[in-house]
Amino acid sequence: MASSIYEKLLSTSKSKGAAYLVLIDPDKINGNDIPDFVGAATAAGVDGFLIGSSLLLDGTFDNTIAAAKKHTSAPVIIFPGGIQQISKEADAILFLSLISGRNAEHLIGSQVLAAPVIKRLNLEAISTAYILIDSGKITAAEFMSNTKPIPRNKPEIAVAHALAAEYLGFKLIYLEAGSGAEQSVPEEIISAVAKNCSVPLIVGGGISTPDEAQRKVSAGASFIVTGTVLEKNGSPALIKKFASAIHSPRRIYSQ
Ligand code: 1GP
Repeated sequence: MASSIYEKLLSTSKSKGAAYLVLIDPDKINGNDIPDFVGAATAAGVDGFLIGSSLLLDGTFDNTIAAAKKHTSAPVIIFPGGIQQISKEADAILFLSLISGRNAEHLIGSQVLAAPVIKRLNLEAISTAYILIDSGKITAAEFMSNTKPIPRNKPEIAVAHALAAEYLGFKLIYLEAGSGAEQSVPEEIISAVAKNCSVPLIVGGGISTPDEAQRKVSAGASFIVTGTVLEKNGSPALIKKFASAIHSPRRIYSQ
């Protein structure tokens, strides 16, 4: 299948310097607020929406995605916390493998269960190597996946995983500190991975200010994800600041 959403993401990131993705966790936003939030975020410069949750207690996943799709021209992509998070309403799904872990369920088990469903729904699957980086405390992603994150002071271990992901053919690498992380992925890790590896990088988890987002882009991120910060304050003014910081970076990793 043509990776049209993937290509759209890459071309947006390339033309703007980097792209801004906003995570919507259906457990953390009232479904009635989705249309206004998504509409305003799109107008403020968001390039795409990720939808997913580590638990998904909310039973209206399809409706959440459909409501988001109705109010944005940007891609709406599933960022699944489990195999129940698949919906025909989405434009694509990040087909994640948690390669920093050694838990077979999250490396290949869930993927085998999900693949036939994704095929039946004709969803675009974007293969994504998911790499957890230690954030100073146990995050939901770490606890739920029963895996150890990569130590934040060991960029060489992150690079080795990223290279393995590249050689295995993954299309994206997601460097994740975990939703609501106390400390985001260190720039040292992002720049080491970007220097050694040509797969586009998504960076997320604990990014709380536009400056912090800009530093991640300058270090080599092609995509920045924020979730928690906008759950606290989803004002268009703040979203605009994030978008403009992400879209006008000063790349330092290649200097
Ligand atoms: C989590 O990377 C995303 O998977 C976003 O994290 O909620 O901390 O912004 P935050």
